[in-house]
Amino acid sequence: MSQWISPDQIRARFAGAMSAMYRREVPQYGALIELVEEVNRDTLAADEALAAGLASAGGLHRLAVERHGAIRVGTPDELAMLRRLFAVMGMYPVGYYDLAPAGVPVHSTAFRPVADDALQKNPFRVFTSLLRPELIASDALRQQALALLDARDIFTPGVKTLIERCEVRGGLDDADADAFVAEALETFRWHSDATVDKPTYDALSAEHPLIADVVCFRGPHINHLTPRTLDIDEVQRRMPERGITPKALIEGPPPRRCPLLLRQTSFKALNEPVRFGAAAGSHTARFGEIEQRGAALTAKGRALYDRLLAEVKAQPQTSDNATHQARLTKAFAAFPDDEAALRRQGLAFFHYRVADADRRSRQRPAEAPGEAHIEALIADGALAATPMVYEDFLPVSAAGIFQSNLSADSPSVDESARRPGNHTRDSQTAFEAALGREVIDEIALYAQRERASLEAALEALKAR
Ligand code: OOG
Ligand code: NI
Repeated sequence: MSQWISPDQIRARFAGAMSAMYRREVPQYGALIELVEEVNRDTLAADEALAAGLASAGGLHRLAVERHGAIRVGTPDELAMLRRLFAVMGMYPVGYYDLAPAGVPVHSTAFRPVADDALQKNPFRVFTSLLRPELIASDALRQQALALLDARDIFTPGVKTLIERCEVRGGLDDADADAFVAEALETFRWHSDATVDKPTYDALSAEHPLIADVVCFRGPHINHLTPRTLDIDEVQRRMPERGITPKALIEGPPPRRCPLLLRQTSFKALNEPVRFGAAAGSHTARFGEIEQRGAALTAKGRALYDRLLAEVKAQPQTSDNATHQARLTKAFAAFPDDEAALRRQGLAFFHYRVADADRRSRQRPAEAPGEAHIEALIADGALAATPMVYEDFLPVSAAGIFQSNLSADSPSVDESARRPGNHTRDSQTAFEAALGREVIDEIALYAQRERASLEAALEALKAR
């Protein structure tokens, strides 16, 4: 037995500690968790097939612990150290999101587990944004922001020692793992005392509220922690009963029989009291969010999703969710809504497993597992295919979430630029240079996991 605690276990401990901390800091988060648990219970009670499917795939445990959070950092060094910190917990940078076209001066990745079994144990992910100071228009303010960032250290000496120890030794023992979790948590804690005076905060905030949020504090406080629901429309409906006011629109695709990608809604952060030296003030940073996850789409499926979403976004804006969802539903009539069609048309990624090994005998073994052979195995009940969960984020939705949580006078979104994937190679290269490695291509990762599951299932059928 290894003396090291597995990265999956460290991640589970950390996610649990983070959730407990955020519950203490933001009572509304606790109320939201209770609401989501209630709706998930009701949804499972009303849908036996869904409950059975989740239970058989081990998804009930995953659902209960599943959260994502978000932070924003200011410098390449901070981002690079975060990469090392997350690696201790088996979390790697997947995907690149450029939010600048949407009027948000950051670009981002998501640190998350990548392997099937790691995702199953605890899929905790952190959407991590890096400020782009070059987008600060005023020279003087940019210099001031850079000086403030340069003067701070968002990591405790203890966490840096433990990260290094983990890298050198190849793991952390039980006591070190607990110490790591406690020390790492310090980076994500809220600080109610700003590092600047009120005029400086106001000047940075006038440039963009996000710049003030990143630059004026001792650390990159976790700004939301999101549980996963099985019925986001129902949670949105019940939020006001709990004294929570959701943002107007649910972001992402419409409700579907076979859920696609990611649907999200958030509630606006409270204005929190902050000390600026001797002066009292406030800051709006932390909010709540819920998400419903559906199938990961192939490049072909994603292109169709982007096109249909763009059709809806091109219509005159509405702040009425029922109208918005009706428009989405109409546009997405062009997107097949049954699993077999999604699979056969190559629109979504699937996970393959042996359903009934005894049925294999009716099939002639194929040299190369061609499409017809796989279809026959599925039709015969030997092989089962289930849609893979989308583990990532959506840039248009993320922009909507950012915008809804900034103060009303923040710079407006340039709708024409709100096209996903509308980023230059150059900005991704700059982000990766700051990060200290390339980000993992999420589409390639899904494709590789799909292929591996199919190969393993065919192998198991052959071996019988
Ligand atoms: C991140 C917003 C993006 C999501 O779920 O799309 C995000 C932030 O506000 O820092 O969390
Ligand atoms: Ni989020």
